[in-house]
Amino acid sequence: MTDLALPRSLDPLDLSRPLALASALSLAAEAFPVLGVDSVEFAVGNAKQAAHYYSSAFGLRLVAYRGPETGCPESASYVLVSGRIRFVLTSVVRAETERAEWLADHVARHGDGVVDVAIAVPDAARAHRLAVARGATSLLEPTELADERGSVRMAAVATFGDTRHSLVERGAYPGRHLPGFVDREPLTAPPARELLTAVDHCVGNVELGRMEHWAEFYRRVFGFRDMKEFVGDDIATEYSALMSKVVADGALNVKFPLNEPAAGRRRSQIDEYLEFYGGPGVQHIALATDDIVTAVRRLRASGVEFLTTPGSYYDTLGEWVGETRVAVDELRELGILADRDEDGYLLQIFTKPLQDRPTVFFELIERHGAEGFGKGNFKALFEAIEREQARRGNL
Ligand code: TYF
Ligand code: FE
Repeated sequence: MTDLALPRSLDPLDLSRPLALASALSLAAEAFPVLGVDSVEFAVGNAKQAAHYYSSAFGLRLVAYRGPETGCPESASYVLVSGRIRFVLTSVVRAETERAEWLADHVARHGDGVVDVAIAVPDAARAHRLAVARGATSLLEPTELADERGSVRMAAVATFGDTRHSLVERGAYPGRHLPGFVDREPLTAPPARELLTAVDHCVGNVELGRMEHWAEFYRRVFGFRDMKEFVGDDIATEYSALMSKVVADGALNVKFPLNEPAAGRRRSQIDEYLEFYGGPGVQHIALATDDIVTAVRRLRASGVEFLTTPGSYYDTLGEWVGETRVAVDELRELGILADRDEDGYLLQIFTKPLQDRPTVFFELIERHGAEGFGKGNFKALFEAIEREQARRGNL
């Protein structure tokens, strides 16, 4: 299997490396079009069971599989979808190749976690050439994967921690994921209506003092820009214990907030993540929905745990958030947060961590115009996260 090459321990972006001025200018000017998040791959201890969890609890639908039965002796991967969301859950079956050893080691060091936030691009070879010329570390040279249905071109570069960005040029490939995967029937009855529609954003936690480095990585390598929402020193010292900055492509097809710990009143939730994950990695994935109320009710009924919000939050919510599709009483009942900016409003809610380690969690987000990330909720949200941290004895 060649689609998961080995990461090197090199820093993916050496910002001190000088580029000749002329080539730097022409390189920097070249557009780097991205179409969206193609898929998110998780390395997990038991992909068979995880596939069941994401089916039964999150309403995702198993559509494809690759494993020993299909000619991949070393690992099993399950592809689950909902709307435009595509999750790939991978476990090692036999740690007999370098790739399988790397995957097994990833699970041993990080627990279940995200190994790949794959980005859909119109031209994988060009994207890879540009990214590497602008300082990214290549993890997979441009490769064409083919089966009887067609082909997909892909390449990959390293990002923070042991995380990678595959660059996937799917073209007109009709299969559910990549060549080599076979179609599979759902594991549980799929929901009548798909409530989760897309990956809205993927958040990275990086070490103290590294947020700006990684923001610059995305600006320089992918041509991303800063979105206006950020958490700076002021908010960090007041209550959040983290700093945060959001980078995105110009069309807002992919949005990557980046967090680093900050010395607040308490031990940062980012420090807790870094300790338990064993380094930088994906902290949360926000899934877009057009019916957050039904989604939360269904997920709760299936046993997914969400952060809770004190009643006092809702006592004043109506005064500043204005009209929303959902009545404040229903938001209160379900613990859904609301925020408004100049473009509209959003509704959002956060799960508790989904594994024994306090690491990866999910957000559900229903946007009505607003392009932010819920800045008005940061205080209530970070206090809720801190209550959980204290419960775990990590504050
Ligand atoms: O993605 C965001 O920026 C929001 C806010 O630990 C947020 O979802 C930021 C940090 C965090 C949890 C949520
Ligand atoms: Fe978020």
